[in-house]
Amino acid sequence: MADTMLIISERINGLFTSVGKAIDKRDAKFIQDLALRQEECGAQALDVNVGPGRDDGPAAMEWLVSTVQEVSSLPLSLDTSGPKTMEAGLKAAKNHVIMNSTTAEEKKMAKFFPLCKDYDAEIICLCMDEKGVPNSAEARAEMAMLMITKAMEHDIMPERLYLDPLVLPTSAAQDQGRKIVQAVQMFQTLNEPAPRTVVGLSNVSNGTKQRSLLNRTFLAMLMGAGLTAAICDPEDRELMDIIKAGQVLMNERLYCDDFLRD
Ligand code: THG
Repeated sequence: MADTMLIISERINGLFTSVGKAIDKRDAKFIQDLALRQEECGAQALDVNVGPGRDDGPAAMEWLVSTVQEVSSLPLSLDTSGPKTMEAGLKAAKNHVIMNSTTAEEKKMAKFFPLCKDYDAEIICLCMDEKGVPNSAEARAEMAMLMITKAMEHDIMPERLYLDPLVLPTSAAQDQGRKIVQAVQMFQTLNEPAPRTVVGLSNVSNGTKQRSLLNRTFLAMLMGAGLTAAICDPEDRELMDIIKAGQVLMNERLYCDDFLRD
């Protein structure tokens, strides 16, 4: 059975106050404990993001990647929009790497696809450009197709991409949820075999009081639509159980009475 739904931990991100402080202090133990906990909880890859608004981006990324790699051999998702910070992460990474991410902006693609090629990485293609995030599923699919085509011009096959429709907070853009579900479905028609898809799940619940419930429900909806990877919180036990149950229901995990323990 296909091992679908790559679980990428969102937690090693300077956006979280405690993680941001640990990066500032170069507190290796804090980061390594965090990385090990993600792996114990079932993370299959680790998103690493040094956090917003720092002037030591490349140095912080190099330290973060090296520090995590001392205790974990999971693939890393290098989460930065800065080419210098990205390259610092790529240079430091020993294990398999997902670049997170390029957008459809010409100058972004011109920088990030050659790096992807040079470092033999995979890459997340985020549906946005200088004009922002497209409003409809169709416009997102069109933008995804543009990134697939541009990647191929750089000799990067669609199999190396993850298409990301860009999840927006339901508290601010309630009409977007079903468009994201539709976009995930449409992305799979853009190539043969179907391209892989990823979301930043927790975006959906930003600014709400029911974060975990909204995350869990949206993930189940997206799994039904064929999502193949999620950047999410593996420490949310109920979320992880829903992923397992979803895999059983999609016939991607062998049913047995003990399926939650597998
Ligand atoms: N697509 C891709 N990459 C992404 C995203 C995406 N990376 C970043 C983000 N979105 C996914 N990761 C997170 C990480 C944290 C949170 C949401 C998404 C989050 N953090 C708390 C908050 O902002 O409320 C921090 C709380 C705290 O300070 O402790 O919600 O869409 N490709």
